[in-house]
Amino acid sequence: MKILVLGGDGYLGWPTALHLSALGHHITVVDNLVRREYDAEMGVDSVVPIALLDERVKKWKEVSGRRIDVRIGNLTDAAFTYGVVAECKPDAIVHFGEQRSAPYSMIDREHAVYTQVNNVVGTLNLMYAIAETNPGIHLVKLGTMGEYGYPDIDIEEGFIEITHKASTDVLPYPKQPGSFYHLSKAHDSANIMFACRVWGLRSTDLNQGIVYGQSTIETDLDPVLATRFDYDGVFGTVLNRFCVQAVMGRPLTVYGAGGQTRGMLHIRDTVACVTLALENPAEQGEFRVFNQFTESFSVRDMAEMVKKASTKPVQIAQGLANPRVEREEHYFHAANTKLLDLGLEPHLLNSGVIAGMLDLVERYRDRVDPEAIAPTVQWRSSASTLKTGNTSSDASFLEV
Ligand code: NAD
Ligand code: USQ
Repeated sequence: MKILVLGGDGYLGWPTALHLSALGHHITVVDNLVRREYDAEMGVDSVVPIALLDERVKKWKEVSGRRIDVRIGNLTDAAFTYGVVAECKPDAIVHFGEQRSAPYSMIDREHAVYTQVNNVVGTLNLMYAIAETNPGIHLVKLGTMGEYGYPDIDIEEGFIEITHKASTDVLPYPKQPGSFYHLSKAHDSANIMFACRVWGLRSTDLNQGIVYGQSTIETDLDPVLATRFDYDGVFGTVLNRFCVQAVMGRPLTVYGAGGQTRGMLHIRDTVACVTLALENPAEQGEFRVFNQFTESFSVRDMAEMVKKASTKPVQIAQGLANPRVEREEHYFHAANTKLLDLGLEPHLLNSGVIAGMLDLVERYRDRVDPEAIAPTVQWRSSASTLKTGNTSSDASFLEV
């Protein structure tokens, strides 16, 4: 297949582009490199050094003999998005190209507006480009488990049968997102579902849980092919952060009571799930939702697992005030059978996997800035006191 990987310079997009290329698909990576600008804005960097996109693609050609094409541009620029779809004539598009940090979206008005404009407008441009160029293109869109929130009933895969006053219907599962970022994903889902119903587009919405790890078969082939690994209070996700904190001898930052329970998956399973969705496309006019996670753990459980896997003594912070507004003890039972039915063979979390992540961080520990570990963004205040590395006027992508 000819596949566009939007956001293909990012944490998950790059390993996915490599894997799909290794399988023999013709890949074009599309990215505006803004993730590297957020690093400069926040004054942080990936623990694992990452090569420039040009260097990555050149190395992949050397290592595999396969070519990955690159188009640099912003999906919110309609002319660019239409141009890339028309020129590349893809069979499928995998859309990772959004601002993906919940804390980043909660810094202040500017960052909330930026996140929602970037994500919702980029996806709208893409939907229009597909509809007007070739409605047969299969759109595989990265959504998030956090769209559902944490209700006291089971979470289904996208839709739920409801009986109300003696009538029954299958309706979109109610959404209770926990940040302006998570809300942007719910808005995207509603827009794409509408386009499938009204224009007959075909799309798979992958409601993904929190990804951990950094190693895939292809990224391990050469250090230049490595993907990023974030640990800072804004972009670092929980398990990756705990591994860095353990290596640096810092208490693991469990926020609040620590009973927040989340769907989790290894980065190798992200790559596998996207591949399965592409190989088994949605029907024309179909909007389907897969819950993309393999296991669920509470934040407290994950801290205990890191403590157990570490060869050094590890302390777990007690009673740390939660910078977010979220349920800290709650019911969580979410369906995730659709990808398993397509043949997903999960990589499960265990001490060996965590030990591998701890070893990785140990190798690059000199790159960790201990000042970047503490959480800096507060959900309760509408203007965070976060001091960023750049002034916002330098960050031209924020001018919204
Ligand atoms: P990332 O920030 O590392 O990658 C996103 C990429 O998209 C970056 O390279 C960025 O430069 C690019 N991008 C952003 N806006 C763009 C625009 N307007 N035009 C062109 N390119 C743009 O994020 P990630 O962790 O790789 O996540 C990828 C996707 O998966 C996101 O949509 C995210 O919401 C979703 N997701 C991630 C996780 C996770 O744990 N990392 C979990 C669930 C869902
Ligand atoms: N948490 C801690 N300590 C920390 C960091 C986080 O206790 O040091 C807690 C948070 O309060 C939250 C949970 O861990 O309850 C998850 O936080 P996170 O930062 O790992 O994940 P989140 O903000 O939800 O976002 C991440 C990705 C996002 C993706 C989402 C999947 O950044 O792109 O959409 O995971 S999900 O959570 O399933 O919606």
